[in-house]
Amino acid sequence: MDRIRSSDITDRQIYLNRRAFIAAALAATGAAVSGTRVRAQEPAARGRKLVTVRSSLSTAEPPNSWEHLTTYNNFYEFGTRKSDPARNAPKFKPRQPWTIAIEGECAKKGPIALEDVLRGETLEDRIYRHRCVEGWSMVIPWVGFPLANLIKRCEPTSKAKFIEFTTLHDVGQMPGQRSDVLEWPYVEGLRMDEALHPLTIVAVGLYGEVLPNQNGAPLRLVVPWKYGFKGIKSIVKIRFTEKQPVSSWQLSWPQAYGFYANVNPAVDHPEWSQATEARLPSLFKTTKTVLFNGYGDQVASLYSSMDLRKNY
Ligand SMILES: Nc1nc2c(c(=O)[nH]1)N[C@H]1C(S)=C(S)[C@@H](COP(=O)(O)O)O[C@H]1N2
Ligand SMILES: [Mo]
Repeated sequence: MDRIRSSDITDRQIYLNRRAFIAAALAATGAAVSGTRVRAQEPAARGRKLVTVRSSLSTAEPPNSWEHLTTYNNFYEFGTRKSDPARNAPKFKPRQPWTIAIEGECAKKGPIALEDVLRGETLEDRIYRHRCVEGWSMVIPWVGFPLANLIKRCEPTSKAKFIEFTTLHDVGQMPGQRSDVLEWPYVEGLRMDEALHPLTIVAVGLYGEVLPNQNGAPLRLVVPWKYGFKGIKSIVKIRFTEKQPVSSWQLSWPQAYGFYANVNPAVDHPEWSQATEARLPSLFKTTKTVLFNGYGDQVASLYSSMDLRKNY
């Protein structure tokens, strides 16, 4: 997502990462390459099952594998290469209890423990398409609950028109924050009606298990009709605002990364087309990108009065 990167380079990155992925698979089977054992990134450990129910809001497409979803990540706090989070995030200790600061235009301000949020929530399995602004896509079986439930607990006031999310800022644990590739902490935002939409979830799990660190433990946002960068990870603050928040990606390159970031094949990135995507692990952009990532029947009405070219 750097401005110097062309779509060709993006394709090459996917290719290189796939090689690393294959190398990891070989390493896992104990196979040796060129006489030395390949030290590629390992998938996240498994075995922390969550109690979940199946959601009716799912896609029928087959999900990407656990191995792929935990070794091919964007989480710049742990490095900018897709393989970096799998290598650097396992050391991260989501502190216990994990608290989320609730601020701004709401009645119930103050810290709230994730444990307390989860008590009384029914966790759902939600299989969603994920489209990254870089041109690749995946299908991800999240475990989560509607963000609307958490918002209602906070009792937003009538002035709350937007909601702003902030990621943990902890250079000691997040080595990527030593680089100035983005301004830290990572910030994202949604308009209140987008945040309250039933498709918008807080994810705390993957494949029925506790969310791996590289995917944004202990909680991250998932907004399936928007580009992946809206899905902010490891959230420590939620603020209700009257004015539209400015996201980290908007700040870094406003012409390329807008506030809305709705998946739209007709609105290109300044450096590449968004008309097609590579459905990983395929490397070829042969899949046609669909407006609102295919969720238009459920979300198009949110934008009926808006020019999507201006509000990209
Ligand atoms: N805090 C934080 N959240 C983040 C990012 C990041 O670098 N930092 N990357 C975003 C991008 S660009 C994408 S595509 C998704 C990737 O999520 P995944 O690794 O679980 O697939 O996380 C998003 N959330
Ligand atoms: Mo992304």
